[in-house]
Amino acid sequence: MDSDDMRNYIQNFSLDKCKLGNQGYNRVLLQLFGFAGHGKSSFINSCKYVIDDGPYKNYATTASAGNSQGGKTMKRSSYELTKTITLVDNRGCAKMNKDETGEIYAQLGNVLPLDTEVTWDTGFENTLTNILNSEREDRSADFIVPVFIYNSETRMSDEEFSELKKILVKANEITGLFPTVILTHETSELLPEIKEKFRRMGTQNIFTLENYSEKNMRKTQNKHETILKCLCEIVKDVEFRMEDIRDPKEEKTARKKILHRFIIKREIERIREAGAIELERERERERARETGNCTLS
Ligand SMILES: Nc1nc2c(ncn2[C@@H]2O[C@H](COP(=O)(O)OP(=O)(O)OP(=O)(O)O)[C@@H](O)[C@H]2O)c(=O)[nH]1
Ligand SMILES: [Mg+2]
Repeated sequence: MDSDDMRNYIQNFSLDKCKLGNQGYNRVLLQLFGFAGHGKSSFINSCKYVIDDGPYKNYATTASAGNSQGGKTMKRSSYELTKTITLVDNRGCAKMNKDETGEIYAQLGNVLPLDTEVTWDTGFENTLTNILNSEREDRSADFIVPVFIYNSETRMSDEEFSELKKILVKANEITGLFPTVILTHETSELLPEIKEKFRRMGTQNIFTLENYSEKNMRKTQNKHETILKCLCEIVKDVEFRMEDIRDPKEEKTARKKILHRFIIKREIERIREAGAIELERERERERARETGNCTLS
């Protein structure tokens, strides 16, 4: 397929035209997630640029270069790419630690409202409330595709990669799809090594690309084609998965169950850790009292 064919294929893709019809889905949500400053918002602008095929526009606000750890996107903003496909710019986080993973999963599971601020000030009650509140809105009609964006100039230790793997595996559990990985800054010399690490994690769909930006909006055939190819593969995968009998309502309930289980488990861990710390403190106080008594006698 040349660029025009790919663009037409993406633009004309409709869930209604899938083999078994839309089965109750009315939208494909490309859920972008990843560390702050790795190029999520830039990827949205790049996708809009290649699909609209007009002048470059900054739809999603990007972090200024050199301040890429700033956490520019604070909201879950949605951007319509085609009538069927919507891109979601989820809030990036500085580190994917225990406190933030619950929030990442809630974003991915689509239980947090779209186009509203996301705070990492979460905790058990907040996440639970969000899940319960999401009952009010019927978002089961979204076919969720997780897309992980990673800046290939970023070095990570094996330990950090294995933590990341847990997150990608969980994203697979929540959405039913192993995340597509997009490696930005494709000129990075670390690229081959990083790509291999993602492959070893079990990632099958890996794309490397260079995002367009306000400073770098000159169209190149190669950049355009790479971004179009990446979108085409994602759409083809959705089409393929729509050949199975699916039930969006059941999927939504399953996503919620996973999230419930996750936050309850995390809360139990937190209580245990707090209990262990308190016990240790009590022991120390006991030891101090005993030493005090010995000194006195
Ligand atoms: N050279 C190069 N720069 C990029 C690429 N992708 C993003 N950038 C730059 O990296 C900076 C951060 O990009 P953003 O798109 O704002 O990153 P983000 O993931 O949306 O960041 P948060 O919203 O903070 O989570 C910006 O200055 C972009 O221009 C790329 O592929 N190559
Ligand atoms: Mg952003």
